[in-house]
Amino acid sequence: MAEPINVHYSASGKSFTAVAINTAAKAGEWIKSKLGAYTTLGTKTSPADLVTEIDKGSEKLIKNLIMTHFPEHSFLGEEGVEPGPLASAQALESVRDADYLWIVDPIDGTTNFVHGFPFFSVSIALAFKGEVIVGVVYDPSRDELFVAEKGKGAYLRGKPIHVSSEAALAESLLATGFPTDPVAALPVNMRGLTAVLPRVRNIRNGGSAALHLAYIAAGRLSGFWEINLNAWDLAAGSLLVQEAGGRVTDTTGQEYHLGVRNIVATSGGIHGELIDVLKQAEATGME
Ligand code: 2AM
Ligand code: CA
Repeated sequence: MAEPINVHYSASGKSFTAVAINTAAKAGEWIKSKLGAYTTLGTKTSPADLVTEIDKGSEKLIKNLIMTHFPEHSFLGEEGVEPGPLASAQALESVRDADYLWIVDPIDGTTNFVHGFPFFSVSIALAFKGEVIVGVVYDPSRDELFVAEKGKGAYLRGKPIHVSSEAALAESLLATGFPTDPVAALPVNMRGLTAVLPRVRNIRNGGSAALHLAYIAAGRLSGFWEINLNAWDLAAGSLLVQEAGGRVTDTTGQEYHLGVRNIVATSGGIHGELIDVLKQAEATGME
């Protein structure tokens, strides 16, 4: 894929990707050291939508590190935004056209983190004029750090990673999530689940959208879809999937951009078939 014009991957000799990697690793080690040790459990939009002081501390650590290196860059983090889809969309709009925008989920998979289920991640992306150019997802439980740079491939432990080669849903292992909004989003995803499950090998709900996307990039999952996610859940992982040879769109087939909330990401060969099933089930979104 061609690099966008005038993109720089460093400033004053400091590599954006190196900062993203170091920051994700530091934040990941810190949250892992706090597993089971949170003291304040709050809820956001619903009783299932959780936040702890560790989410907030991780975001503070990440923001401080990034802003120390690149004070002129913009920053969008989950914990700096009021809960709910409207506030999220507005927060994204306010910074979307920034030259350099860091998009951060300090813990993706907070419910897992709270319960000690070791499937959560730190997600850090950098966008240039609205296009993601660096994506890092770090899983501290397995010490796996997934890295992608636009036009330069996706990597795990320094080795290139590639999506899997399934050509049909019938041979595929997919992932989805169960949205925390039980009224609007959950019924839509349940219609999708009912329609997709009989067509595939099986479906997993690991509980971290960013890690699901990293697993597609690594060839461990064939695809993932979910309704009503936020930019910080998806930005880094979407670049990982694309750079590993996969495809990322919304649930209607429009190419991925930062405003996409209803996501379909796959290894490629099953993309159209998955979208067709979701469309037939009227499971593409909340409208
Ligand atoms: P989180 O842990 O950062 O909140 C699981 O299906 C996915 O949904 C996770 O990536 C989780 O991210 C995300 N998620 C949880 N609550 C959400 C909400 N209220 N709106 C959108 N995404 C949410
Ligand atoms: Ca989060």
